[in-house]
Amino acid sequence: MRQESFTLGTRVVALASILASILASPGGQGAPQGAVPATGDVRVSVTVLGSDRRPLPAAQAVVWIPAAAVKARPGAAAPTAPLASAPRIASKSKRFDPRITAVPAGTTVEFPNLDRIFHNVFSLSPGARFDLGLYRNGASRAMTFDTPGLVRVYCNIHPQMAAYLLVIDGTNWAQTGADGIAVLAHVPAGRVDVRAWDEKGGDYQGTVDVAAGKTVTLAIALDGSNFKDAPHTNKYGKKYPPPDDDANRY
Ligand SMILES: [Cu+2]
Repeated sequence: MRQESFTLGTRVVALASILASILASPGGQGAPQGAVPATGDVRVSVTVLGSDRRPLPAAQAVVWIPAAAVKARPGAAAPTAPLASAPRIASKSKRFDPRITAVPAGTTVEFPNLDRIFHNVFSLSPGARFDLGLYRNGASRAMTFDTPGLVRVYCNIHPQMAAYLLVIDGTNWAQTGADGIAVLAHVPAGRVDVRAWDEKGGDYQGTVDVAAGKTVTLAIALDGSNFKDAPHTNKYGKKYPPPDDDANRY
């Protein structure tokens, strides 16, 4: 875990060079000229069962191909969304925006404060314990996330502020839209592992048979019927103090 204030991503360069090396070797070693690339697309549809037991499209769910699943396969590791700039999770209107972000391990994320009040950014998640301190409007702090896993990001002042950062072991990922659909592009052909995560539905692990040059579909049904948005602790692991006149002094 490295804390880097006011720096922008070296990650961008890293991803660009990965992309360049993929572009330089289409189809992998020994592929005949004009051959269909040995990759296909996966159209993933994620639904989550609500507390009323009815399935709804899971918006902002994250789907990805674990790096180990496609290691050493031709065309592997093509990033579906090369990062043009460091991802940002802003403090805005006493909320984190966006609420859910996914990044490959090693990515630097910016945490700008766009509000006219002070905010804090911290996490007690294993593998990503950090505290960026209290900072004012217009200021930003950055953090590099090296350990794959779910990072729960909070503000020590405002208990309603919560963001989820999914640090992925892999470079091929996508996030679903409001319709619960996401497309993983350039996935190596054959049977590959797929993982997914949704705030209410939790973790998913499965496989998909990818056909070269084609789009296959994968339906993921998650059960979020027992989901409860439980209160979290402050950065000291204690309950937030009850709201009072002082709560909005920042
Ligand atoms: Cu705050």
